[in-house]
Amino acid sequence: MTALPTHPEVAALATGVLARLGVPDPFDPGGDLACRTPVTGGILGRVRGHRPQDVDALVGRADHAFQQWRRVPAPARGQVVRELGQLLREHKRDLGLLVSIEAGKILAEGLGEVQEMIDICELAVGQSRQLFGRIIASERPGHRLMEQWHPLGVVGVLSAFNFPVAVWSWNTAIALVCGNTVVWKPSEHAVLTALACDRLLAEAAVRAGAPDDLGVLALGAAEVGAAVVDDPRVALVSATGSTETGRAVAGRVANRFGRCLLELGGNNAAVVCPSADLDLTVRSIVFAAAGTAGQRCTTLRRVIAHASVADELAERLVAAYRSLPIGSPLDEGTLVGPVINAVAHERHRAAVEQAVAEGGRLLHGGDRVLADDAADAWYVQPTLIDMPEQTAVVRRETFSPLLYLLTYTDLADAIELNNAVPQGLSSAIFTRDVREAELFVSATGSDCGIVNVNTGPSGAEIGGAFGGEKETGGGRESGSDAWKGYMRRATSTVNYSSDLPLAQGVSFG
Ligand code: UN1
Repeated sequence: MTALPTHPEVAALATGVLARLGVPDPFDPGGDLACRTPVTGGILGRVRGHRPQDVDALVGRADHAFQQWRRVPAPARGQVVRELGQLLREHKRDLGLLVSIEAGKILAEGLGEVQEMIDICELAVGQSRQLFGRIIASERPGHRLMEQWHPLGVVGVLSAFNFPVAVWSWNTAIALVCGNTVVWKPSEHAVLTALACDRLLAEAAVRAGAPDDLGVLALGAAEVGAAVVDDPRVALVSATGSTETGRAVAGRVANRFGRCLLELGGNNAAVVCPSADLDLTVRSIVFAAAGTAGQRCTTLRRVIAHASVADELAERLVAAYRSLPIGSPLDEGTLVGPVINAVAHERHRAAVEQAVAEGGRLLHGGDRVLADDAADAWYVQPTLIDMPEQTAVVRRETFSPLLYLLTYTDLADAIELNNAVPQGLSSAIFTRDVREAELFVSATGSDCGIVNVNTGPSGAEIGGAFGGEKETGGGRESGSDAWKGYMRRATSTVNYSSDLPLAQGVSFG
């Protein structure tokens, strides 16, 4: 492991970055939210959060803005998102650095996350001119049947620490062009990046001449999120996080007949077939499993390799894992940064222990990499465990760089293993056999929302709809027609004749 920067060094870097992002002095010594950096484990400062009873007024502001915003033509709404995209381009390096400091992801990935924001802004600007409805042939003479898509209202965005800014932008860019306003409750571990994004959006609105409060921040712990979830003016709650959080959110929102868009846990697998290009497969697996220190919802957690290639694949993975540079995410050479905190490390440790107790053979890793001077910084060795079967621990999502290796002999069994977990986010197959590839992506193949061929399960582009099935929650964000989730559909029958024919040929009086 390379030497970590000192905490004052990281703090000084953060101060400069925050100032350039328009948040020169966010700290308040009496604040209840500690802004910690997982790079050193030290506290950068404290920020005052909201109380649950503040949420009523916050939603009120967003709702007030909505009343004006929904009257603005969609292509004009797109101008705010265009300005936001432009500001993100100008501040890409600073915001990427802040993501690295606050979430601990390596700088290349911090910058990648901001690029993902720029990409979704571009998509959303185009979308602002394409909120197409349909005209449907009416069965009645002199009638037209049509659909229009209208704004929903206030969208509540609950986001996680691991993609602290990209997930907000997927939701916000699309929600805004659709005519909604947004109340954002970011992760408690990612308050600074949230403050920076909030500034950038406010600046974009000024530049575009749009109303205030298109985006409103609700900072705080879970109770603040719960108050957003329970507010009847919040028409859609888009929540990213654990399956447990999602279950609670879904129940509460359903109870008031609100709408939910859930993006929850994943337990993503890659099937490696006998004909797989192993060079490409190994590179792909290492990025997908060890990248982001295993803290993407799309992280690869299970490899299901054909028995004829399993040994060679395991050997090559061990060799690759041995050479992975672990260390400060701010150092250019680092590929694996810290996990978010002590709790994440403890879950990793406990999962390794359980896997071994369930018959697993530890091939690499498992330990914490200690940094002498940074007791609360949690760096773990990416871990490989050979499992005799898909036991309980393998079916569970552990949010850390922990990869289980399983073997198969029949592709049908591999597909069954892929599907035999509660989560259904992402999956991949590595093969040169077109029949195997087509079977995997077919209706009887992988049951996930993302099904890839010869590329890993993580790192999706924003052009596709992103999300998954089963305990992943069923929501879809980002591209394709995911925008429809942020609007309400009105179906209109327009009678332009002077007769009144009834549908289904009903005659009435
Ligand atoms: C997440 O981990 O919550 O596909 C999102 C990917 C990224 C997004 C991950 N584009 O890995």
